[in-house]
Amino acid sequence: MKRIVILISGRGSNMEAVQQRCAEQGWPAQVVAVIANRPQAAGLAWAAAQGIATALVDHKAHASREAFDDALAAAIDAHRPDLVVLAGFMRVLGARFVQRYAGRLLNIHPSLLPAFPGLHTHRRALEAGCKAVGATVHFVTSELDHGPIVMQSVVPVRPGDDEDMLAARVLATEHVIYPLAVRWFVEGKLKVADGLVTQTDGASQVLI
Ligand code: NHR
Ligand code: GAR
Repeated sequence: MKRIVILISGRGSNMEAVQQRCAEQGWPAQVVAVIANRPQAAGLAWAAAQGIATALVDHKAHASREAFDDALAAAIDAHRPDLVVLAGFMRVLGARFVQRYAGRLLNIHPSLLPAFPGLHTHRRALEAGCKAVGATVHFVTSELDHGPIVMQSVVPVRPGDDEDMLAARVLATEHVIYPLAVRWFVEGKLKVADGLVTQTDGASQVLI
């Protein structure tokens, strides 16, 4: 059984989607802990109600980014993970942290990378006049939102869309592609070579 630790900062709907698909579909994996960096993260209560171990590593309680990263790594390592999943996790992680989990750290980012790394992606896509947007599951590297791409989803931008409408349309697809990407990882079906990710069964890595 592969051991999954999920990191959240807020609502945790992607965490719920991963945990639910894992349980329903009988993956060779288990979500062993959910860890948040914000005390108000609503997803912590949901995880605890499922009987999943939870922890809080508050970034405000640490003097530097490195001290926070080290405390977070200690909390993660207590659960001996095979995979660490960032699900709406909102703190940039340092090179040493990323190196420690190299090849077993996934993120979902709400844009079609390499467009719009960083924050406020939907607003920026609207301002740029994009006609399609989406989400990207990628391996995390020390360069923010630039790691090898596992899967993407694409949705249309419709006339009259605002930031919230776009975010909701993209989020619905995140709940499909993130569980699928995590499933592939725990089943050993992802191969990374030269920064490119292939699915070894030849399954489609895009949801349109
Ligand atoms: N860390 C590394 N090294 N590489 C990545 O690709 C990462 C990462 C940490 C988080 C998620 C990410 C996203 O999908 C992620 C990817 C937070 C920020 C940010 O600027 C940017 C990107 C992402 C998450 N955070 C502010 C900071 O100062 C704080 C913002 C807040 O607390 O609301 O860390 O987009
Ligand atoms: C998701 O849309 C996720 O892609 C995005 O935040 C939302 C979290 O929702 N992530 C980022 O913006 C990372 N910077 P959730 O907490 O309900 O999963």
